Amino acid sequence: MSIKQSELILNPDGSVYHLNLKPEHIARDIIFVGDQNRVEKITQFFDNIEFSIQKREFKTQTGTFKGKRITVMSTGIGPDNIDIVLNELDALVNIDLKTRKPKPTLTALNIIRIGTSGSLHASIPCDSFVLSKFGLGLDNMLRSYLIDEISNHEIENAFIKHTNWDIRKGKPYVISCSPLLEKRIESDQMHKGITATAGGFYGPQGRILRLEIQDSTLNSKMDTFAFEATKITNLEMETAAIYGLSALLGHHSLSLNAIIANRATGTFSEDPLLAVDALIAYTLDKLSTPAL
Ligand code: R1P
Repeated sequence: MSIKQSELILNPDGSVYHLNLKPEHIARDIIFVGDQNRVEKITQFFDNIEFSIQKREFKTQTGTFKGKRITVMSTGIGPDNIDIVLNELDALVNIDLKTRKPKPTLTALNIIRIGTSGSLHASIPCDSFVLSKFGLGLDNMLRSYLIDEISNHEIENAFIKHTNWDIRKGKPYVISCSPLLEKRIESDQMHKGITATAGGFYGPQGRILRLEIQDSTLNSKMDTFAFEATKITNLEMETAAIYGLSALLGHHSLSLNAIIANRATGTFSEDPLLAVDALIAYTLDKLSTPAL
């Protein structure tokens, strides 16, 4: 059965609906950033750029870095955008866009997020880096899929109990990073732990401006949570969704974040752009050594 036009929407030129990309436009190794202006901060170091396009917040550039073909793409903000980006990227490699049928042999992409995030611990200061061993989804997007076999029920249940989580907000889910990519990118420069992914920036991350929130103590409870010594290091808006859809679709993913805010001490980086630049340099350096 071929996938209907209303389900897999293609533009008149044959590219996928939101990303505006055709299969030949993307590399197997892909870097995600949230901010479209961060794409060129990475590709400025490339040997060449062979392709560049932008539709809405989704800006994509593909080129080579030290001989390695890499695509850099902005996802915009939030798990809802990740649903679009992962499904359309997967369609580019694993669905024959002419017959609209899944390919018999599947291709696995390597996806690395270079993001910004807020730390939950005074000991993980502004301008440091976090590698997410797990994504803890507080956002519900992934619950539209069948995730029981890929999610970590032990950590989920421990978190629900520890925080006295109100299940009316949906059930948190926990997904692991790709051990393959972790091994490749890790170093003792990285803090490691669980990254909580929220479906919003203010209330969903415990920020109170003028509205009361359902649980104003959630961040401090997250701060004291640990599962077998693994703590919740930071809070942002994409990692768990990337890990979940990658695991379901058969791709490898890893999320790295530059810490630009410390929610425990109430401080903000004096130069967040510099912190992101340092994480970009770190990641490109790791990627330029063979084996990915
Ligand atoms: C919020 O300001 C945005 O910044 C963080 C959050 O995850 C969210 O997307 O990441 P990026 O800087 O990668 O977008």
